[in-house]
Amino acid sequence: MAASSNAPGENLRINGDRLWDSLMEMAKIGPGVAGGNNRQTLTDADAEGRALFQKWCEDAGCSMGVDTMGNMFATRPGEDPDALPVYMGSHLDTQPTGGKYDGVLGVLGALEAVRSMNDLGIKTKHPIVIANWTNEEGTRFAPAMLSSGVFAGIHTQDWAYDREDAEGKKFGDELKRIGWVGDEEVGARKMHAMFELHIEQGPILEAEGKDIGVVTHGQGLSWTQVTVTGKEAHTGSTPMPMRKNAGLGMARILELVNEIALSHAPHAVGAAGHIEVHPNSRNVIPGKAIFTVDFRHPELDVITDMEKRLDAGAKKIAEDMGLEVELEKVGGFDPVAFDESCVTAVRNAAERLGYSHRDLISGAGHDACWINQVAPTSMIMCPCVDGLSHNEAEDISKEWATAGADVMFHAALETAEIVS
Ligand code: HGY
Ligand code: MN
Ligand code: MN
Repeated sequence: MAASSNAPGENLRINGDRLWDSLMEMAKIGPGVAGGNNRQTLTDADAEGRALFQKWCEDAGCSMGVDTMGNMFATRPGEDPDALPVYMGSHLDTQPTGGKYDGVLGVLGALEAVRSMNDLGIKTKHPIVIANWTNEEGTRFAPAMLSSGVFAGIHTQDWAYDREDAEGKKFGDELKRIGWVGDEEVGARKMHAMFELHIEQGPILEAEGKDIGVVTHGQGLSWTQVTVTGKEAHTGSTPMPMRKNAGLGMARILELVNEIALSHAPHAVGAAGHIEVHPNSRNVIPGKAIFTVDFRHPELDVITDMEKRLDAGAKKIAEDMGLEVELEKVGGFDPVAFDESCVTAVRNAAERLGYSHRDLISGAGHDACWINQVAPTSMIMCPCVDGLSHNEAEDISKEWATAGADVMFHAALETAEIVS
């Protein structure tokens, strides 16, 4: 495969040991209880991680900009200040029982690419920017990819600021509380391109013995919040035929979710990770159940079919049981086709560096899925052990991390055009 005129030499590599040390250092902030992380967005731990990331970026000669959604942008100057920057980025926030690498590898892999440019004395035409997108996970404040979504014009900032966590705290208030409301207008920045390095969070690369996933597409996502209302009553003295059991209604709807996803095998997936039962007392029949159904598939019409069948089936179940049900779409995005020139830069880089690779559809959502709507974007993926993620046992090897960062380093250098 012919390299482009300004392709970096295959001898140019990042420093994998330094990247690994930074990953382990960041993992000390917001530790979980089983070796992973609980560094949820806009918590004090998130603020501490942001401060460390800013220090590292400034130590690497970058200047930090922050927008009104708390998105962080560390800029390494280019030789042509008028040239649009090449971005590399991901997210530092984690799930409550998250791993050390989901998102973090992409942000610190980008920092390592800049550190390596400095070591090698590389100058690029286009500036380089490292991005940390606020609240990618959507676990504390739904939906996922909230701030890259505002940046891409999908959501308004006012709507985002009003998002509430389980304790009723608002996103905007929490962003102010941790002191990370920036002065830049969100979305004002223009990009030449963006690359995101991320662990696969699935089993394919490890099973096939591939070092690199060249991500060509991202599957679409649909989040529907379902509220089932019945009647609280005594679990001991209420005869079965008299019960309006919202918990049982939820269970039947979750069984339906599983059937709908399996009916579109092998690619469709469906589950509910967020589940609340009220009053959640051992001897009270649940009067209310609130849960979020997560459907995903590479094709939009299949997602639409799954949403329609959930709506009709949930209403039928509620009617048969004398319950009430409400369904509200609370998040989602259509399947994504990443920019072909960015995908080719990633594939050429893997080839040039001698890493085994295969094209891949991302199973998870990423900030790149929204940024792809406003700039040429693509992703690089590395394997993870047993394909496990969103679990504190999430694990990767230093070799996998190094390969992924090397490929992003090369793709970014080729796109930013090496001057010397
Ligand atoms: O939900 C997702 O796919 C991402 O991990 N936030
Ligand atoms: Mn992620
Ligand atoms: Mn995640």
